[in-house]
Amino acid sequence: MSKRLTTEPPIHRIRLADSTPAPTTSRPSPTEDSVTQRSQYAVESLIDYARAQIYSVKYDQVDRTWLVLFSDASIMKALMIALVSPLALVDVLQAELATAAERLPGTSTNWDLTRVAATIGVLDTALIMTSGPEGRAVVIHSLIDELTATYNQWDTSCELFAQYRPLEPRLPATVVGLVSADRAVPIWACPTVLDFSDYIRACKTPGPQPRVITGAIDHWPALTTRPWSDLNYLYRAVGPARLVPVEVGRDYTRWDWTQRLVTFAELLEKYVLPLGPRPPVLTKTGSSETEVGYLAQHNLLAQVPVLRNDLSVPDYCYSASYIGSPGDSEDPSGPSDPLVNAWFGPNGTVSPLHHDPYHNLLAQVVGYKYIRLYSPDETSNLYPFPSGESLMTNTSEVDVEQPDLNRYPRFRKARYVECILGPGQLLYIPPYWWHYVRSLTTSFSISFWF
Ligand SMILES: O=C(O)CCC(=O)C(=O)O
Repeated sequence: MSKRLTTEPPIHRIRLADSTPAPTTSRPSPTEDSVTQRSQYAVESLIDYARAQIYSVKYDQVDRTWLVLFSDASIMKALMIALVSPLALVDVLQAELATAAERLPGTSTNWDLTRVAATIGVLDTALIMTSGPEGRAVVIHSLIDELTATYNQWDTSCELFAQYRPLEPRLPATVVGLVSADRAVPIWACPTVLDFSDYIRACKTPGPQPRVITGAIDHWPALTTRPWSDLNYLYRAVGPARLVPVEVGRDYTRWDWTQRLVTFAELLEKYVLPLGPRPPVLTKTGSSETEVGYLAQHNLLAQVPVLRNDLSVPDYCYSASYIGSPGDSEDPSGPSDPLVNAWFGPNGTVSPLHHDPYHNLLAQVVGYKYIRLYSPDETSNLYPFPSGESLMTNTSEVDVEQPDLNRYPRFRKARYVECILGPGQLLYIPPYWWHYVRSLTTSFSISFWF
């Protein structure tokens, strides 16, 4: 699957409607008023309808029509919020403004800022839900670029972030002995693409094994000149008002796990900043614990293309055989681009033991992660969720670091390898290898599925 973003110039320039609420005497006539209002409700109904259709089936089975409808109606809604006189906005669009106002950093009540943030929010939601099908991404990105430039002119919260020094995540002392020498994933110093390609294609049985690759991505600007450990840089590059999805809860197998859209500023302030306040949540047992938020498995680089300049797709990603690759293509024009996902969160995020059908290169950009891997041959000892009951047949029921061995006795027998992945390292995970991941510090990783 290939998602290329064009660099065409913006096709729209947004001029906000006069933001001073008009005196009641200059309200539109009743007829105009109701036409404007009816169109706002109509657009909202289209979005609701498309969303219901999208959620009614698994994501890979969604009819593109609904994605296109969701995008188009969202673009219309965004323009209405930006352009319609404030007094003529109906309740559902007013609600969008109220939500945006709550999300604004600090205590700002700037009406223009709220309106721009709400408009960006509607467009980001469309990007996250649909990826902007059939050319809609270009339109949405152009609008967001315009709005973000305006937002940044007015927003003064950048100063808040300027005071934060770059993160220098250090491995806590508690990790000493976490990885035993006989189980450590072998390290491979900067193999050539040819060597790597031979390795992952050649051996059919038992198949390629996990490897930590060093020396291959140290030159990325994300690790050097535009370091992603500098939250101030990230804050400016992404933009505080951009909406991103966050997973909240211990991990996605838990009953209280949920997903939310938050602004990037909120993500940093609430979840990532080590100094930031963390709201307590109640656990199942009623005790209070720190809420962990994880921007996980999200194609942030498609949503915020400027971040692509800070890294490059490792050439290794083009060396897999076609079979089982994301595009699954026999296309003579060559292999498809990898699926790229961002994983950004504080210390303590967990991805439960699961497998994916792709070759994976997990690139560690900021901080450290503990990763444990089990071969597909161990599947019967890992208790995958049963098919039929859930969509999680690629996920183990076992809590890897605190297994209930009475319930899952064969788990004791399962052999594994493990590593601590640090900045500048790549972990190669072969297809269908089970992997469990826990961040040991604030962490930013990028995965490439190919
Ligand atoms: O880093 C993580 O939390 C999980 C990464 C992962 O599961 C993957 O890249 O497939």
